[in-house]
Amino acid sequence: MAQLTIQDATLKPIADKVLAGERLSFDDGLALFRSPDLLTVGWLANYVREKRHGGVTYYNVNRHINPTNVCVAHCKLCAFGRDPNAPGAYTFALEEVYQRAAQGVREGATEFHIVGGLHPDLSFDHFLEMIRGLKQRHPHVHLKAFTMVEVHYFARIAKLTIEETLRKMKEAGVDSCPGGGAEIFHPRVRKIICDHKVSGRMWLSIAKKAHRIGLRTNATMLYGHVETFEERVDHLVLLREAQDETHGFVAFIPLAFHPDNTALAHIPKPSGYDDLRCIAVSRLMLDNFDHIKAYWVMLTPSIAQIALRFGANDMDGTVVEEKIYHDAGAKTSEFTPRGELERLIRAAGRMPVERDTLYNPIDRSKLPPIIPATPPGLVSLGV
Ligand code: V47
Repeated sequence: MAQLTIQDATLKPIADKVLAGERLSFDDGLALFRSPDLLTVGWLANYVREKRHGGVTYYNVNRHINPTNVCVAHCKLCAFGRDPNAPGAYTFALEEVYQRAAQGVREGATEFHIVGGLHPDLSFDHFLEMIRGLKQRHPHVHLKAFTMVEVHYFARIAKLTIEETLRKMKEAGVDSCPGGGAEIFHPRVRKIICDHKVSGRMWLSIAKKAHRIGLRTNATMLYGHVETFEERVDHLVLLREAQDETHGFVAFIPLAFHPDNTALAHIPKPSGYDDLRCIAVSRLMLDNFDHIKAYWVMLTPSIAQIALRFGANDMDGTVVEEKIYHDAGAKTSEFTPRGELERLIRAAGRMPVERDTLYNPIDRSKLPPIIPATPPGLVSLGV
């Protein structure tokens, strides 16, 4: 193993713990965030990443579908949600959802990632019908649908318990849930960035309930706005404790705040330095999470590629149509083809492995050939 030269002496006892495979404490997490010695923090995260996954880096072929951006929550952090009659508000008819899904399948998608706004007039039954319709049309595609925030809202409007809501989702065909809406669990932060959203405690409780009925979920952390390092570490430790209880989280995705067009537009975007630090500290603190994702849409493909040497072992998917980050000023593409994801991974000295949502490797030779995606707004040239 290569020698580690630690520049920041406060990291020495933490490095000893990491190399001995010991769990890091809250104070260790804080010291990792505070340290200017990003290379040591990254080296340690990469050590853990390679111990778990060697050089393997996962990606998937997926298709994001956001059925509506109409939302009653009005979170300050968000540029996606709209009032029903506001400019740019949309709600897809079920047929439009199915068209996007069918296009996704032609493009080789093995997963639909489905999240949307909290619509004041659409019933829970409407969304269950959408899921049933998708499952019936594409039984082999994994439906990763609805965040804990949506589950909470569905339970409220349908007057069901959280367990009943989750069971109905599962019966209709939901296979797992995405990790959005976690933001930062600490109530001080939630009061500022997403006052009307479920509390952090409730988000965790719903995720654990999902796990207990056999629905795996992802987890996220939105960083780079008003939160302190202590509040980031608190978030990570709460997730780690929940994972100790249920082992139901699949992957963790740190999400960089994008301020444009939000009510927090005065806050500067997190730097590349902070992006890499968040990936690395997450890898080190979340010792019971198998996978740390570098979501290229929000990090940019270049930073996501470097993150593969700072603790991340997954680049997320092809995506194709992305609204949440692009409404908030993301300059990245909405689509990265499978071949380009593989090229980026190889260029970082890693080995690309296409996976399904639950990280089983996919053998493309057993699937129908991919018809290349037409990114939104572009007309296919048929070549
Ligand atoms: O829940 C909203 C965040 C999330 C902004 O589970 C913002 O595999 C930054 O959860 N700036 C949606 N972030 C994205 C998400 C996700 C993405 C990729 C993979 C998975 C997965 C999940 O984006 C929201 C919220 O936390 N968000 N607005 C913003 N202005």
